[in-house]
Amino acid sequence: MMLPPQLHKILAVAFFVLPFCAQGKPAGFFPRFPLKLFFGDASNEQQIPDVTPLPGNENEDDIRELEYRISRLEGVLRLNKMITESGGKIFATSGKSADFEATVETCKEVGGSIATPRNPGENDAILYFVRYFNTYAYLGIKQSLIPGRFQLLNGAQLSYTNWYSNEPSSNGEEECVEMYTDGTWNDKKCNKNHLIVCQF
Ligand code: MMA
Ligand code: CA
Repeated sequence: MMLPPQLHKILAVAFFVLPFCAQGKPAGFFPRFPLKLFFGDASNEQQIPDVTPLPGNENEDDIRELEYRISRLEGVLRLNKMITESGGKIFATSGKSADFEATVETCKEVGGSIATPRNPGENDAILYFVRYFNTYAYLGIKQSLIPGRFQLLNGAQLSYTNWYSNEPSSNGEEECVEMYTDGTWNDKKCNKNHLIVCQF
């Protein structure tokens, strides 16, 4: 019996955005994989359930309970505008900034990947955070071996682009891509401090 596929996703999102609203808490307050915290409460101190099938309906009940709690969690995150969504893809930010490499790493560590828009809807979902924090964000797009040509981080070619006029401009010198506050893209050096936006 499998846990609901969106479980790891929403937990990752929740713990990525939680520091966002935890004012006054020291950095690193939140453990990296704090799954247990989520399932333990005052009345029920049990740990995350084992995924090994159990006889009877216990698993189904657990899954229904998890689905219910996930949907409530998603509702709260969406209501508070802590996540945006487009076509089932969830985008989230911690509100912190980092250079390109650190952004890629941070997003991986929390179980996602750096935000990579595949269409105007996804671009807008990322843009929401860029505008809210008034800080450009790096995208999951990098120059290929051909200077001035850009591709996804896995090497696949881009099927959607939203370059600002006359961008990409550098023809080799700027290997990363940033999103401006109007949602257009600029090729840029990778060492700027930009808003961390991840996708899940
Ligand atoms: C900067 C830098 C470039 C961008 C140009 C646009 C001067 O360089 O941000 O990436 O293309 O501005 O004028
Ligand atoms: Ca440029």
